[in-house]
Formats: sequence, C-alpha cells, structure tokens
Amino acid sequence: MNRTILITGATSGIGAASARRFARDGWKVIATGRRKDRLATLVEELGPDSVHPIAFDMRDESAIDSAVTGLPPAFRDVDVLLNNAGLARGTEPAQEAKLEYWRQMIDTNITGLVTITHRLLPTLIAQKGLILNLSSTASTYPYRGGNVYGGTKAFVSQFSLHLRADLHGTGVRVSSVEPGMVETEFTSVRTGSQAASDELYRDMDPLTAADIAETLFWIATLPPHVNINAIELMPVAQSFAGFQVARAASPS
Ligand code: NDP
Ligand code: 8X3
Repeated sequence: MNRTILITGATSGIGAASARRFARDGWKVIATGRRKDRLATLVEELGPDSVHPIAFDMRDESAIDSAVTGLPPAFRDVDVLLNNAGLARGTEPAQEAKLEYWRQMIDTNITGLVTITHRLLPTLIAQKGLILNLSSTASTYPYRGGNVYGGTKAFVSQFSLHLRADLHGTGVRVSSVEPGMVETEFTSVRTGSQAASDELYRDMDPLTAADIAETLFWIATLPPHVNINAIELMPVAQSFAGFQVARAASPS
C-alpha cells in the first residue's frame, strides 16, 4: 500500500519529524515550507522517491494553487493533509503587541491553512482521506500574551469540528491535534531569541517533535472507521494554574 501525505511546514520541528516518521513506514511525503535548503536536506536523507519538496509561502495563494495543481503523478493522490505550518510572533499583551505580527499569524495559521485545505478537498474526498490540523492547548486555555496566536488555534480547532460535520458521509476523517509545550524552533521564532527558548524549556521535559509525529502517525493508521475528533497532549511537567484577580488598591 503506497499512501501519500502532504505536510505543510516540513522544514523543522513537528513537520520535519512527521516527514521522517511517515517516510519510515513507506509513505510518500510532499514536504513544503519556505526554506528550500531544509527541504533539500530532507530529500537527501529520505530519497527522491519518498519525498517531493515544494518551497512556498503559505501566505501566497497563487503559490499554493501552483503547488497543488503541479503535483507529479506519483505524488498526486494525496491521502493525508497535515496542516502543520504555523507560528506565533510575540509574547506581549494585546495592548503592546505589533499589528504586523497579528496579521502574520492570521495569514499563516488561518488563511493559508484554509486555502490549502480548500484546494485539496476534492482529492481528499476522492481518496477518502484524512485532514490532520495542528491546533494547540492555546486554543482552549488562555494565557497572557497568547491573544491572536490562541485565537488562530481556536479557529483551527473549531474549523476541524465543522469540517467533520460538512464531510459527513464522504469517508474523509478530520482530527484536531492540540499539544502543549513542544521543544522545536517555535519559541525562538516567537521571541527571536534562542536564549528565551532555552529558558522556557529549562529543567523540564517538554514534548518532542517526535512525540507529536508518533501521535499523528497513530491517528493516520487507525482503521478507516475510527475518527479522532480532537486530541490534547501535554508534557507531564506542564499543567494548569488558577485564574488571576486584579484587586483595587487597598484603602490606606
Ligand atoms: P517550528 O517553528 O519548528 O516549525 C514551523 C514550521 O512552519 C516550519 O517548517 C516553517 O517553515 C513553517 N512555516 C511558518 N510560516 C510559514 C509560511 N509563511 N509559509 C510556509 N511555511 C511556514 O514549530 P513547530 O514544529 O513547533 O510548529 C508546528 C505547528 O505546531 C505550528 O502550527 C504550531 O502552532 C503548532 N504547535 C506547536 C507547539 C509547540 O509548543 N512547539 C504546541 C502546539 C502547537 P519555514 O520557516 O521554512 O517556512
Ligand atoms: C504552542 C503552545 O503554550 O506556547 O501552541 O501556546 S503554547
């Protein structure tokens, strides 16, 4: 059985680990992302029969169109779309955040994701395929500085459930995968600082990209009558805190 997965954001972190995990079991992988050199490294490592690289920016609608319509015959029958490309920018509270960062997150995490999903739906229906959407615990649990990032991920979770409703009867499966802290390039991209990333994951065992890739592979290889609607994962070292309370200054 020769199955094909298209992975957005396969140049690092969860996407790159997923490319390796699926290729290891004989899947054909369409690997995308902006960094061509990283895609070339994947092809070198996994072989051109396993990996078809396409470099494009998720914010470029015509590039998405060309990528999908230009798939070579050996990679055309996409069984699984892994909507993984995404990012957070900034950790400031809303009142100090940059509008430019908010736009970048919306354009990538929402607009890019729905665009490629829309383009691939006819193929996924023909294949009775699967859509794996990378959401986050930030979709459910708010935190200071999460603002638009958390909002984009709430969109991804809800979009996943609504897609399920629309695709009822087609045989297409849809899953929202919602991890907590995973050590990847995510935090250095978000903050612009490797030191900040090192500090966030210091002295705890975060989830790894390979942990998420294994979960994605498990979902994709369940029997076709089983749909994981949503799955939330956290490192054991991460859990919940209470609500915050702003108190009026005590009378003197
Ligand atoms: P990484 O920063 O390691 O990977 C992000 C990937 O997204 C890269 O391959 C990057 O490729 C791609 N990407 C970003 N912007 C664009 C763009 N405009 N066009 C094309 N590709 C883009 O982070 P993760 O692996 O951690 O993140 C993967 C997904 O997992 C994201 O959606 C993230 O929100 C989600 N997630 C991450 C968690 C974490 O703690 N790390 C927890 C929960 C969810 P390139 O730069 O080459 O374009
Ligand atoms: C990434 C997890 O907690 O940094 O989606 O928002 S978190």
